[in-house]
Amino acid sequence: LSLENKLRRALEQEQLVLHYQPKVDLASGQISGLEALLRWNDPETGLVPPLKFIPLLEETGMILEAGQWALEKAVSDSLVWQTQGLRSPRVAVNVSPIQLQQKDFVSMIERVVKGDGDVAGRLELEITESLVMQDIVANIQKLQMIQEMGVEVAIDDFGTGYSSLSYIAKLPVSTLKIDRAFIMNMTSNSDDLSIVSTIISLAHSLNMRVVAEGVETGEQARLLRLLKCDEIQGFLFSPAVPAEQIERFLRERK
Ligand code: G
Ligand code: G
Ligand code: MN
Ligand code: NA
Repeated sequence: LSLENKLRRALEQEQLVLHYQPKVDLASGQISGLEALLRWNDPETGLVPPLKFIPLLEETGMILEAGQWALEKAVSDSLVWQTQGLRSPRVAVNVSPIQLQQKDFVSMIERVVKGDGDVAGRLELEITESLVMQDIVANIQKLQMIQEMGVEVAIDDFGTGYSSLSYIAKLPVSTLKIDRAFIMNMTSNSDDLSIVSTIISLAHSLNMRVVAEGVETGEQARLLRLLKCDEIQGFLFSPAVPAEQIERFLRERK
């Protein structure tokens, strides 16, 4: 079977799974959010990482179906945690360029969040900086409508996408996520430290929150706390883990 056909079968047979990586609030130490990360549970080879299949999902257009499935699954997991009485934070789902470019992207999101209760308040979208900047005028409009529904938007991999400063101020987003590349070297490279510190100040001056990605050491976390970064995400606290393990985290840290 070709990889493409295997993936098609994976979609039909519900072999895709979401793992979740916690984001931790630096002031309180509480889990402040969760990023949903797609995995393929291939019965023959086990868990396949996203870099091995997301590009093919995108080339074949299957990402539209998989992406919508991920949104619906993340929302329903989050609602389940809430009804279990867990302190269930917002769940962030990554958005592919192919999805954002669809004419009906905004109405697709609207369909995902409609229903009983505050579904929109459970959901956040992560959109990479380079993707947002590609068609900035149209994207600002789409993100505006999405934010009005109560869904939050975060700019992913921030610092790598050549944003124009005048547009950052206009972006209808609540959060900037500092790309892992800057965090990795911030304790050894003063240029990267300056960039991290500048992004944090920029975000706060625009009333946005800041998440540092790829935080692996206590030293990075301490420095980020001194710099007033709001949240950290990375292997220091936890990699992405299955939903059952997230439930355990949420129970422990209630
Ligand atoms: O842990 P990690 O290997 O999960 O993720 C690798 C890459 O795959 C990241 O860039 C992440 O944004 C992307 N990715 C993970 N899950 C999804 C998803 O549901 N949709 C899209 N479009 N990208 C995803
Ligand atoms: O592109 P995006 O930021 O959505 O993808 C997150 C990716 O970063 C995933 O592949 C995830 O597994 C990975 N990741 C998360 N935390 C860490 C970390 O602390 N170190 C490293 N090296 N990778 C991480
Ligand atoms: Mn992301
Ligand atoms: Na990222």
